[in-house]
Amino acid sequence: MTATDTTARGGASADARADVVAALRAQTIEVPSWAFGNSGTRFKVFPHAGVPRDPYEKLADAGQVNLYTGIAPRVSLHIPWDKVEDYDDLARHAKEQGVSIGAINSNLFQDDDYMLGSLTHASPRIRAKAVAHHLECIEIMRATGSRDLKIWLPDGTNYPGQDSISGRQDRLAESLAEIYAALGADQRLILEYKFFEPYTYTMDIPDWGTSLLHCLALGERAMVVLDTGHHAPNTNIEFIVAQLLRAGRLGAFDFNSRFYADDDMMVGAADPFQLFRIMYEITSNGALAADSGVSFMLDQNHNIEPKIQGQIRSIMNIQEATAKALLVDAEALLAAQLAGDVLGANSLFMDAYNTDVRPLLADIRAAQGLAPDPIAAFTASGYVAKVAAERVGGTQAGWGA
Ligand code: AOS
Ligand code: ZN
Ligand code: ZN
Repeated sequence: MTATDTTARGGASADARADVVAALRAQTIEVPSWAFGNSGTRFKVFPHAGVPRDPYEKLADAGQVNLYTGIAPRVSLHIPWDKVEDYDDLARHAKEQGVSIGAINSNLFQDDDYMLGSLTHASPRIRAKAVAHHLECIEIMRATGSRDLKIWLPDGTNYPGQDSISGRQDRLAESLAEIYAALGADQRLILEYKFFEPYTYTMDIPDWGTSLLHCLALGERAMVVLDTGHHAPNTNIEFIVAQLLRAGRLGAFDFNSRFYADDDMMVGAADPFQLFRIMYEITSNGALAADSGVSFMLDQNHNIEPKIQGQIRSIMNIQEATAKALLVDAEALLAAQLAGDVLGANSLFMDAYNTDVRPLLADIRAAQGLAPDPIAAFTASGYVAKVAAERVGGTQAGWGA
């Protein structure tokens, strides 16, 4: 089968195929600045040659991901890892690299003051310090044109009785309200949840329900971030996606793969079928378009694989899952569902999943003037060898640096 022979929806009309192509061409994915620095595990960080030494070089690498995929026009920053003197200048530099600044991630997990909590801490002084950090992030959002303030709250407790669960929720609600009040009318607060780590007994935002309750209390520009690595094994993540979409509160994804813990592996590496099921909830609920308000972001660390290619691979895997989700024959599926045709409905679903969409995506890239195989084209460009020669000296940026 050639690329152009790939039929959308198993023989459906040319119009249906055009819709699939248009939806795929409109899709965008945001990449994290920290994916380009050295990162690893608590045991070992393997250094890679040519890794960026500062935020400017991270943006240059992100520009390469966009250049070869055509769908990665935004880069999330992390403060303080991406702190610079002049944020207007950083935003200008991003533009020169063909990208813009996406979400600003705050950091509440690397300060000695936060051992017993940050936005939830019993001490008003420490809570005020954590809130002030977010006000600084909001200033950076203004200077860089960023829309989203992303908060992952690492707060929690290690022992029963250590602190009041509900007291901490009250303090968190107050701190978040102060941050939310400082946002501009076109800015959002996006709130991530995680059921474990770094604390072992309670996490203060362990699940989507807790995040959603805080968002509902804050206002309509507070939305939930779903990191695919932040759930207990066997959690039905697509169900959560459907619920958050129903509530109009799915603000963003942090996409990655997990085998065991919060592994932050390449997207779709562990369970491409789960990724397809997630993307089906997105496409079938009309949430793929940019104006749906869902930001598709990556949150990853590449320890042993090359970083730029790792990002490209993740993006391609999301594109494949999205294409398959778009190929589900909605009309036939609805008919089968209404008729109670269990096997028929499931077959339609699996037919789409089992379609080889790589030729279709290669076609779409070719039509945009991109190489059909972005990883091969990037590798052949010689960029990695070039920057490895240039980026000598200094400290290479990494996760936490
Ligand atoms: C932590 O586990 C979360 O996934 C965060 O989203 C992310 O790793 C962090 O924001 C990177 O700074
Ligand atoms: Zn995350
Ligand atoms: Zn995580």
